[in-house]
Amino acid sequence: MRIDIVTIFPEFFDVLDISLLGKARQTGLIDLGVHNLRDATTDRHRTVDDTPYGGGAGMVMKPEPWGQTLDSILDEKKNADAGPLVIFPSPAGEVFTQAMARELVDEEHLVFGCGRYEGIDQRVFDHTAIRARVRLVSLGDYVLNGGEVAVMAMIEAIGRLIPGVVGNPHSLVEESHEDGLLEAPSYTKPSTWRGLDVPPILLSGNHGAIAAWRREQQLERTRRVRPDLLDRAANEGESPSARP
Ligand code: 6GU
Repeated sequence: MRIDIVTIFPEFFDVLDISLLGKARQTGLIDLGVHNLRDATTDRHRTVDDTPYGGGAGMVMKPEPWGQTLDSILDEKKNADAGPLVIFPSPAGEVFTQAMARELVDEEHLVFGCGRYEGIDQRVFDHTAIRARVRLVSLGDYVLNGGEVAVMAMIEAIGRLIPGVVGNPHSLVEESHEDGLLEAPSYTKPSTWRGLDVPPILLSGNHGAIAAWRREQQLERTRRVRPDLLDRAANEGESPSARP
């Protein structure tokens, strides 16, 4: 998968050199390009923002550096339905979920445009949508200073779903959200630690009983902490526990 990131803080993404995603880059599973938006400015101060038309607080990112940087990443090809998907992280976007990560891992080429300040001139979105598919995506209902942290989270969630990035693919299916429920608690040795015992069922060797116990733990936890996940599944006309 090819990933391009446009940002005024390219150093932010240095951490993608390490851990599983760093290894995925070394082995060629992920091909990453980080582009400094300021490289597309022409003035002495490398200005990327200006005051908003119509007044108001804060600064808005100017369209020209965005246009020039995206020109260098996006093909001339007119067919906007093929080619890269451009994602702008934004608290005004659709909410990022595991289901969206699973959808995005099938893309060949993702482009992330990190906004700062009060946002990006609307014409950048409108013009990009002429030549590519565009989605605004939010991490959740809170405000970050810019898109960089959000893009890091999305790349980690998507990247680990690329076949070969996570060593044991079975570890992917037993996680929170993969079956619409929160995951069951995990234990390892010793069986007693500081007076706390591992649930005896896990030592029983009865795999059917263990699977049933884990499912019950998942349901109880989800009901207690995230009842909205059960409501959502019900509204979609399926039981989360019945999903493959
Ligand atoms: Cl994607 N961007 C910003 N700036 N704030 C956010 C967000 C994104 N998601 C949640 N808050």
